[in-house]
Amino acid sequence: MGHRWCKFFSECKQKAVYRIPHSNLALCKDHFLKNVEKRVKKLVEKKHMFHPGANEKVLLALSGGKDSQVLLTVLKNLYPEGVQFEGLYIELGIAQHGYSADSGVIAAELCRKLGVPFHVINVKEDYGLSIDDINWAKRQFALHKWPMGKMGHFKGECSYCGMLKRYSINKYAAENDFFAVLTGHNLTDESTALLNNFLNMDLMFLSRPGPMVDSKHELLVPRGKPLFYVSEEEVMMYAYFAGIPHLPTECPYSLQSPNQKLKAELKEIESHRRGNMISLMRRYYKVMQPVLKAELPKKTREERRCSVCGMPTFSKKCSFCRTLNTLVKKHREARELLAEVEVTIPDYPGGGETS
Ligand code: Q46
Ligand code: ZN
Ligand code: ZN
Repeated sequence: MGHRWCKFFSECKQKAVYRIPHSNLALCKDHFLKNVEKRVKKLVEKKHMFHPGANEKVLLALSGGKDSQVLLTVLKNLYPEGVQFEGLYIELGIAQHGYSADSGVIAAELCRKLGVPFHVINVKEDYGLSIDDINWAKRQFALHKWPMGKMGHFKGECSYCGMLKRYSINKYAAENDFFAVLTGHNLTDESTALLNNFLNMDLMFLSRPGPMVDSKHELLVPRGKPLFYVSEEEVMMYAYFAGIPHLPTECPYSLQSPNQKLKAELKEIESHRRGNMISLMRRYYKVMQPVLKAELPKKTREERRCSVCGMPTFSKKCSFCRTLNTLVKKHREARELLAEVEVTIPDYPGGGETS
């Protein structure tokens, strides 16, 4: 930006380095960092994501990416004491470009630096499948045109990955008495998801609460998103100005996500309607979402416990166990079918006996 002075020049005598899109405030580095922290603090306390000073255990889902690295840093700056933050990293088993290996190291390193306990869940060890395994099975079925049976088709990797992460983080938090789980979802991701749900007219998703999902159920831990009103650009700038290490690359599967294109289009709108994203989200969750929620019929079915994992569900098995079971079966089936193909396909044209 040009040579403008910080809005709070009388305090800092600094040049502005960034302009906050929705408020048009031109700020120096220190005042920008404070501005983001102030907004996060306001949302955390307004939504009672946790209670500062009460020494509650709060679990942060870490991925080594900019969002969760910034979230942990901001929260430790805001609340150096009075809250027991702990980090949980989910090892998803994504080998391409060393994605999983590098992201785990980066998340662990920040926790060590900030004195935050660091935990790891390995989805392959705990649930029998990595994200790469799901991708491998999906590619084998497509390549060999094997019939999909009752499953119909594979969804995108991100859909299974999101399910695995949500389930395992909640389970870990419930089993270890955490008061809340916090994730690094930012304003840009959340606006993209809202737009996607709107385009699909997915009323169930549209009626879901915004920055905080509360729960009265002892097995469902409340989930908060303290960066809900901080844009991706602001998160990047915060990471840059505060010198926070984070994985510079995106997950290789993110490029295949249909939301990527929508996100680019939303950013394009934002580029000529600065601040539009935040006002859209604020108004939606203040005005539209409560109306929609009140209008939608409540679930009247009896709540039960999943016969496999014991989590709350409305059917015999919860949707996580059903999906996981199908994926494990499909992965096994692909290995067996491939072994058959390898045995029966001759290694040279013409085939037949070699001697
Ligand atoms: S890690 Fe998983 Fe993301 Fe990779 S597979 Fe998709 S959801 S993009 S945040
Ligand atoms: Zn300043
Ligand atoms: Zn289950």
